[in-house]
Amino acid sequence: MRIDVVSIFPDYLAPLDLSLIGKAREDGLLDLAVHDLRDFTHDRHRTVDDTPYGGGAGMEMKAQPWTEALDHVLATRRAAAGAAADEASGVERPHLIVPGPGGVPFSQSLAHDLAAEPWLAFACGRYEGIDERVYEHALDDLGLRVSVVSLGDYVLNGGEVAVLAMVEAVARLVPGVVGNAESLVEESHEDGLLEYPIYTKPREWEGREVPPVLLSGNHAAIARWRHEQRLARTAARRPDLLPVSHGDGEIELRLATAGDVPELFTLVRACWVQEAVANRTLAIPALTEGIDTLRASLDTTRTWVARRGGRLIGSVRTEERGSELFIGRLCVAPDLQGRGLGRMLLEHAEGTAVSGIRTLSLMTGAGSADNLRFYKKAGYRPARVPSGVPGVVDLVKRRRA
Ligand code: 6GU
Repeated sequence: MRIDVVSIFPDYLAPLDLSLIGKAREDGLLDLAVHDLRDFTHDRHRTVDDTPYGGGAGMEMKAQPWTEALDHVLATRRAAAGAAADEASGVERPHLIVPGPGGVPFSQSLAHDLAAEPWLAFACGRYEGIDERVYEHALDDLGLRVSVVSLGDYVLNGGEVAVLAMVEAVARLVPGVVGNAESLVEESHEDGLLEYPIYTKPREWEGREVPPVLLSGNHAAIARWRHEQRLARTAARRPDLLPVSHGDGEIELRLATAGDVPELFTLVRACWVQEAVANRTLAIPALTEGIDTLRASLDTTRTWVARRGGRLIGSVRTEERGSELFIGRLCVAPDLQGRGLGRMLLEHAEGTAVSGIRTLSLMTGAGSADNLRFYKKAGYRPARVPSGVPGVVDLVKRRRA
């Protein structure tokens, strides 16, 4: 992955030479360049700021140095890799990230998306921000995707600290940067719950004992304890992340009837727009089929709908094919994703498998990174004999007899 950072304080980014990120750079996994914005000024004072049109407090960053800096970043890349090589690999332009408190929230899920990109450029603003025409230049003249991204609801003096945080969060997801890929899975924010408490040697320290269950060797009991701890911790620190509860009567899950079809049709469309974007195609049955097809499918599949407070919030369907249970159309309302509802629906669908079923199978888009992670965590692996549908990954999970 290539990363360019433009800042008036290049020294601020020196920590990117250290630790895992520094190692990744040495290993050639990360090609990171820091540029000094003042190198693109032409006056004796190397001026990058000026007063705001329309009045107001503070100074703003001038368009000219930024425009030249961005042009330079694109030009050096072309020179370094060779334009032909770039075009061949489809890597012509970076995704431009502008850190700022007015941006979309940075999250683990955004970090995963960014980690999949070949080239990122970060523009560190200072003062009150950057002249709007820089964004227009990047978008219109350079053809860059531009995202303003915020670390959280507070104000820093500039984007540098945010870039350190974002580059670290993104780079560690680039394959090879973190040695043990397993350690990336069991983490806070990877599946919607905070991490459980951890202990290492010695067993007793200053009169405090490690919880006995961790010494029991009973892996099922340890997993149960850890899960309870995660729930308790999430409830205490981040109640906003808690799974929507299931089984306490709040969510109603039942087989769909014809009366559910209009809403289900709308939910499916809303959910599969994400898939269309992630896979860069509109040719997805869930997105293109008509409402009559969906209605007819209630006779050939078992389709469940989840409702909360009357609202349709998720669905899943199953179809038996010999010793295989095919699970499909798993979806959760876009505003409620990431809270364990999808897992609940998947487990419900799996739980309906009768004793003759040996294989649970499902498919998802090859570009659906979030889905692929979700299913992997749920124990699904690529099928040995894929169906061969283009752009689709077939996944299976064996059932114990
Ligand atoms: Cl990304 N930048 C700045 N300047 N302030 C912030 C931020 C970013 N995120 C939260 N506050």
